[in-house]
Amino acid sequence: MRPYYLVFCALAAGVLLTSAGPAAAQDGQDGVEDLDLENAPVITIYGRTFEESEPDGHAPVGVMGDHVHKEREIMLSYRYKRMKMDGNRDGTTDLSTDEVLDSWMVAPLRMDMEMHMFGAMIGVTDDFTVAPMIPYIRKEMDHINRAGVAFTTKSKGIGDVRLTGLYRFFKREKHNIILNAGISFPTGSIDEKSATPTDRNGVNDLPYPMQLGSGTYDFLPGLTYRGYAGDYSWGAQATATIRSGDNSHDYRLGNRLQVSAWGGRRLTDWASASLRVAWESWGDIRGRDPNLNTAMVQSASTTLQGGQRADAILGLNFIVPRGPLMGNRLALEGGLPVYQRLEGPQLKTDHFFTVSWQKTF
Ligand SMILES: [Cu+2]
Repeated sequence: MRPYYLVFCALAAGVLLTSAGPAAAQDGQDGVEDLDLENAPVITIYGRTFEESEPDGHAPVGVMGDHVHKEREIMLSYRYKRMKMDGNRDGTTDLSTDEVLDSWMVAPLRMDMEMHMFGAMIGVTDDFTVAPMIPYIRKEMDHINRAGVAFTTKSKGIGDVRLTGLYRFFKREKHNIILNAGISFPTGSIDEKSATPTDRNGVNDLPYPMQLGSGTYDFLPGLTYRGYAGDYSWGAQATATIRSGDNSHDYRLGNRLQVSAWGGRRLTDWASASLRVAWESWGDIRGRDPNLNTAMVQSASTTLQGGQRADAILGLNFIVPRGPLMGNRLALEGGLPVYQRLEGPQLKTDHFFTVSWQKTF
């Protein structure tokens, strides 16, 4: 059930074990001049400045908007995020499928969410960066009804496009603070439909969690702190999603608040590992999609959407430190919930991971 996570852990353990003596490993090897990556946050190679040349120059990959770029620098990124939900829960108590079917015609069993995120970061000044992001989302939810018929609903398409401004208003040798201010545009569909046993032609809208966007303009404020000292880096971020108005289906999703803190250690000049703890809280739905039959399934209810979750997340950042592929970044992060309280019944999160490529030009 968790093959990806096991692979990820094995990889993490491998890197940790093979890279004892992090600082010594980079001295004078490969005939390359000592770049003293540890003590020089800004490095000039062939007349070009690379503030970007360290694996822990970026936060763990699940943290968005953690750094700014130099004026006229452009970073392109691709992130693949996957999240699995499995089983139902009410409050902090797990529910069996039969318990769910006591109250509802249909019980969701599991959900798989996949996101491809294409992003750019454009340095407007040395302290102000703008970051557009386009997601492509695929969702699948497995169900069973009281008659014992199993079925799967699916949706896929572009999600809500985001534009975020990052302003670094505090910068010391070892400390940075960034103000994040973004807007999420209602480009994701809220009209997704799929055939079900009671709707064979797929005429009705799918329940809220299967839609691809919020349908509203959402504001994305945030504050991000990062610190460095030698082989160690750390940081904390708080971000929110604040919805405005009602969408064209007469509802508005709940607001979200996310808080995250992490610590990282550089293992070599091309790899760093991190451990992050994240806490998230999200609210119920205001209004109601008149298309949805709330007696059918929990996910169509507006009052069974909120919850809180805490996750433990392990991460690895890699960068190619020299050669023709210099500056290419690869990063991964995988996490498990350590606590979740859901206004249920609701599907509970089982695990998630993110893999990403990034390159600054
Ligand atoms: Cu960047």
